[in-house]
Amino acid sequence: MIWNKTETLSRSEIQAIQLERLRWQVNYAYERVPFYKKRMDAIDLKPEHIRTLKDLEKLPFTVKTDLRDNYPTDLFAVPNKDIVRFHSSSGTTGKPIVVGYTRNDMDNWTECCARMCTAAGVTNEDIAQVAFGYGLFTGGFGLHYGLERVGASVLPISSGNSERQIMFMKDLKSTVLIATPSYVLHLSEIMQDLGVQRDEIYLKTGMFGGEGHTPEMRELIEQRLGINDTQNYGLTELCGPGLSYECLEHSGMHINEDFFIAEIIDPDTGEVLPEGSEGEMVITTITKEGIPMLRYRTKDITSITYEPCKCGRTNARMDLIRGRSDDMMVIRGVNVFPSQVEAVLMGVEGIGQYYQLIVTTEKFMDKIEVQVELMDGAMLDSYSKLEQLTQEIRHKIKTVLQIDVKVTLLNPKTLERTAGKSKRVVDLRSKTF
Ligand code: DLL
Repeated sequence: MIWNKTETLSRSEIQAIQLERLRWQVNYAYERVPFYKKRMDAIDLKPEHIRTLKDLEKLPFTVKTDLRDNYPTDLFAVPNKDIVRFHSSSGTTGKPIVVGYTRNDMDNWTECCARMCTAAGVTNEDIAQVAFGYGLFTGGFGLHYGLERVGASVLPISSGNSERQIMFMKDLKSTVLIATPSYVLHLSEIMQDLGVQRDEIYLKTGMFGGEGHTPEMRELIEQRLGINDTQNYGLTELCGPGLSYECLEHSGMHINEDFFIAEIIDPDTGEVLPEGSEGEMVITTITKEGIPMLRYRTKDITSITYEPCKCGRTNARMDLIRGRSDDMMVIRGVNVFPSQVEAVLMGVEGIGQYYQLIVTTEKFMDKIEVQVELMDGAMLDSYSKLEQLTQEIRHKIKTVLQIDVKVTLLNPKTLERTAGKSKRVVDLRSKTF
């Protein structure tokens, strides 16, 4: 089933819509957001210079730090009274990024998510358990509104409390599960531990996202829960979930091209790459009223094809995310930059500048261990001081990242020193499941 016929337009039809909307969006951003006006004026670029889709390349990139530097709402194109919803996610330092949706933006976001639900096979016959967090994270609310629009019965259980999740799953006979893939695997393990049998649950569809998963993980999820697993992609900066979605063909994620224009660039040179090349994805919003994003660098590495899909949709498809061009990690759906941890550690007395983050997967949940050197090894002799310091660091990191980490204090000069870039992150995840 296809939700909206714009998912099946010919390339020239979609391009015509994109060009008209792009010209509107650039003009709108230029007129209303001083940041964009300044950037464009600096290179003598005026909105009327955008005459073709190719002219998009003339626009400067926007990056995550631009949002942080303009915290909280300086990139907004409307006053707060026209905003009906804020969302937020962590940035590279203590300050998060904040985005805002107007009523029209909310309507468009819901439309994008309804397409995504339909592509996964969800209908008004379904009972959908939303185990994404509700709150500033876009996952819960984004899916919620999309599911409601297709008429599914929504169970807004939010994340966590696994036994309760399983109880409702059995008792309400949920047919769709929405969560991060790592949480789904964790849930499946708990089901095994509790002795829940496959015929006690009614799930048939999984709508997963917020982080990627390997084909091995997908197979395991499908095997354990007997469901059809679909991947969904998005970023807080652009709308959250709904930017792109998999259909049941599992052959890439369909991009909502009447709301977003996608480009693939060489992350080092910024050069736009031809169809099929792997590189960093750059997205331009073309209907946003709250916070327009012109050529936003996602840092996510993928490739794009314009070949129509067997499902009948003709919109561009992006490959599953292959990695990131920066050092951001996605831990249980939360964006974590090593620099955030570093900023916390640097503010703790008695801690040296050498640290390492060890990322593993335990029972399919990502875990971070922060190993950090003490300034003075003598402290290792005092259990109470060590314990106090460990808890202080854990608490501070939790305040910034909203995730619990294990903290291990090391003797001075334990970690390897290198002349070049230091290896701050040891990611053992792919090897641990
Ligand atoms: O994770 C939005 C979202 C929520 C998408 C729920 C889908 C479902 P952020 O918290 O801002 O937004 O994180 C965005 O997460 O740049 C990717 O690196 C990563 N990411 C999100 N979805 C996927 C995916 C939401 N399906 C960052 N595969 C992005 C791989 C993903 N990575």
